[in-house]
Amino acid sequence: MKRALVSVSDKHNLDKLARRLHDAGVQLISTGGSAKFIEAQSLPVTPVDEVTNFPEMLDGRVKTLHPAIHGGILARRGMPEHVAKLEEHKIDTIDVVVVNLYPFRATVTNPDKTPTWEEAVENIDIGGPAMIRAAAKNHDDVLVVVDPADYDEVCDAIESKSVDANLRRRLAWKAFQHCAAYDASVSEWLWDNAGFAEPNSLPPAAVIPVSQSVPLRYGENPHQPAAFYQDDSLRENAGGGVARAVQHHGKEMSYNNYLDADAAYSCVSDIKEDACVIVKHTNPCGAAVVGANRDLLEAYRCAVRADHISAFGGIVAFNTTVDADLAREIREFRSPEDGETRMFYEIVIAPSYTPEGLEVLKGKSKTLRILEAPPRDAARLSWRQVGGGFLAQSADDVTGDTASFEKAAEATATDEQMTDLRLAWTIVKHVKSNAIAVAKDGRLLGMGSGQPNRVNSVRIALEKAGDEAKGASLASDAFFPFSWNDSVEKACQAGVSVIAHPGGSMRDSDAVECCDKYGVALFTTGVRHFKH
Ligand code: 93A
Repeated sequence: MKRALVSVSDKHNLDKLARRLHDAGVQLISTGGSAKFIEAQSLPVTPVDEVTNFPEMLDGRVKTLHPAIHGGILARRGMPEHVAKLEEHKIDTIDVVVVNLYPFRATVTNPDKTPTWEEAVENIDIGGPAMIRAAAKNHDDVLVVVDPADYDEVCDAIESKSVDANLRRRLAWKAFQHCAAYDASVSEWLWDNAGFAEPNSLPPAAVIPVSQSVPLRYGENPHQPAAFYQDDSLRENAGGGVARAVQHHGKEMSYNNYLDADAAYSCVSDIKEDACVIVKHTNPCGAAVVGANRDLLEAYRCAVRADHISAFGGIVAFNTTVDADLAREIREFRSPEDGETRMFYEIVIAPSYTPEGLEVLKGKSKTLRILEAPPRDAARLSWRQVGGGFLAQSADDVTGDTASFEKAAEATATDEQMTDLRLAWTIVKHVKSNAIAVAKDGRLLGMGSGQPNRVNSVRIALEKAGDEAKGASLASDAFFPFSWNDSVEKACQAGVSVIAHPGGSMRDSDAVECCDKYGVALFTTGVRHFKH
């Protein structure tokens, strides 16, 4: 290891690295800013233009793009022809390449300053990736270091003369990963900002820049290895959600925890009023909003009571601050089953906690995961994997508050019933299809989820709601098909006052007729909320 080329935008830990390399007898070559930084540590450094014999030019666009640099990186040390060529052109080898790139992401996502087009473009690094790729390709002879977190390990290996193929190849892998994520950010930014793409259209070749993957203990089941790949795309970053959550307390997050927390937080974030949503196995099984006669504590209790058996071991989500009183209620609340057993939850997730609220909640149990998560970005892409590829779609951003309900039968609904219908509609969107949600007085009474036929979902939701279904509002995620008669009539007979579905079935008129027969109000939204 004779010579190292250092050219970094992120100068974090550069002082330590430069000193250790120097002390190990490695000569440092460097570009403008990095060279200044190293000089300021009173270490000798050779400016890159002394190596290239060519001045940095075009405002720094051409600094290291020169055969004296790339020849020194790419030459194969074991190949006499390569070695002879370097000698012929008086080029010295470069054995270590330490480069990280212009901060493109940080520039275009800077919340304090939106860059001009030119500023963003100037932050597209060309020379850096060229060196990283060259060094990574020639990893047999060159160490490539793109991450300040690797500086110590690399210096240790150089000092102890124990650089091996394993380290070389791992660093090369990381280098290409770094460049791929970088290019993905640039291409995503162009797609979103250049103005050639139709609004809301999806990129034809979608790349998900992943900066890091977090290993998980296991997947859905203990025999499945798993990891959480954090989507680092610009769009996603604007959003937040569970990937950006801060965990204040509790056991480490599991694969299923992420799924369920995401489901719960997405649902509660869609509700306009302050609310509590409880999710089990990705389905909301309890929900209630704050209203005239109900504070947040009572909303939480209502959400548990909606289905306390399912709520046990579930995820409790709020769209508002958890304070000490609420935390105490969550900690102490007894299962309606026996009035004694304290409710147990996997996770509590909310946008914020008061300091006291957080402390109280921590006292519930050692394991309870307490997450503080920024609100989700509704415009994000949603991804699903199928054999051989990925499906992408824009997120379903319609809620009960933004859908319009067209009157389809004779009976009318009261304002309260319409408010309940909106809540049922928002919740049904988050329930696995076939989905039915029944709500009354600002709370969920029952839901039917995931049944391969709608009649069964209706039956389950109504059974759960029991007598309380009288006067309730029912939402169906898709229209009532051939089984309309069973579904709609069952709801009418159970005493439901208002029904909403997207409409659009050949049999819509039969549903209207049935509702008219029972004096039930019927609405169509024209929007479907399948969740497969
Ligand atoms: O403008 S570039 O695309 N052209 C180059 O030739 C070049 N060489 C290094 N960008 C180039 N770099 C980048 O400069 C590196 O990737 C690094 O991020 C940055 C370091 O500049 P400085 O040492 O002046 O702070």
